Amino acid sequence: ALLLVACGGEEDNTGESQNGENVSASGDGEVKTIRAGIGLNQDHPQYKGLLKFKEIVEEETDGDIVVETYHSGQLGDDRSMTEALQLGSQEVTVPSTAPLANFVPEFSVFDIPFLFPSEEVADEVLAGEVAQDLLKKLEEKDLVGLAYWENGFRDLTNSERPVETIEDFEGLDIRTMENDLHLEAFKTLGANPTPMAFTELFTALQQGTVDGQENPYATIYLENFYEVQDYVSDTHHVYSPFVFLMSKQFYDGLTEEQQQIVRDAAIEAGEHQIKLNREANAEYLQSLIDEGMQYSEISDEERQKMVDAVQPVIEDFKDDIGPDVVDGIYEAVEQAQSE
Ligand code: KDG
Repeated sequence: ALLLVACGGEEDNTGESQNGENVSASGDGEVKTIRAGIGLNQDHPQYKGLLKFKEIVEEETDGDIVVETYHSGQLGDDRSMTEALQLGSQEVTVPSTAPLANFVPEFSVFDIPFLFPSEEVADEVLAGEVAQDLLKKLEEKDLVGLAYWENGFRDLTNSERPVETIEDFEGLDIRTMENDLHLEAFKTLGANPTPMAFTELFTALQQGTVDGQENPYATIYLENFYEVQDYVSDTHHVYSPFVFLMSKQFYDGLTEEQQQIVRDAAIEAGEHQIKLNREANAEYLQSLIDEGMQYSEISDEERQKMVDAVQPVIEDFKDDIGPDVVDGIYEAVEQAQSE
């Protein structure tokens, strides 16, 4: 039996027939492995998206590309996994755009507070030229941006008090993503922000190292933050896209057919992920209330005060982000809104 297995047959997935001829559907006869890691956990729509990507890629390549999926920061946080992609020691990760701005500063354009008024406008702008050009910029950093996925509108939680007005931010110790624009925006609102990797966040909330954090409802619920946070407000201060990233080293080693397969799969799995994500974000605010969190709505008037307060920060960051990119995104938002 050993001999039979060694000789191949159905178990043989090297893609080579016995005379060495290449018989694989998509490849060059070599089985390639994609290690895909994210910071969120196995219940999050982001992980369901990765599973979809795995299903499509393994099927389309007849197993010539195998996808191993890792959640909950098993392979690291957004920043360290992105660095691993650059080095070629990991193949896929799906960070928020905010930490990605440490690699390509233009991505901070999505950290402009209150930029997108709705998910529909986000869809339109992310499919447009300015946002798609940003994905191409990643190649200079040994990364390939295959698609935008969705994290979603971010909302504030904390363990101190209901937040309904700007004044309520005063002195709150809030964890932010590792992004300078977020940091400055929260300082301007009166909070005391600390940048931190997502992988350290639950413990920091539990131990009271920080009073609060901001993430979409799906994350707040599925990561059990309601166990260590009492108040939630619909600040909706930023819409976070995810970027489906692949190591350029790995991508360049794929056949053209395989490159097309992973590109299409990242987009198709993304559509699935975004659909599940929207359902989750729509559903889980009620779940948070059911779990005992106190919910505060931000009035239009108070939100406008917040919008006005952060304008100088946006002006300060415009040169760092790139004036053309900032203007281009504002134009795209306006265009999308007028349709
Ligand atoms: O898997 C994605 C997470 O690592 C991270 O991007 C989630 O929004 C996030 C955060 O707050 O860090």
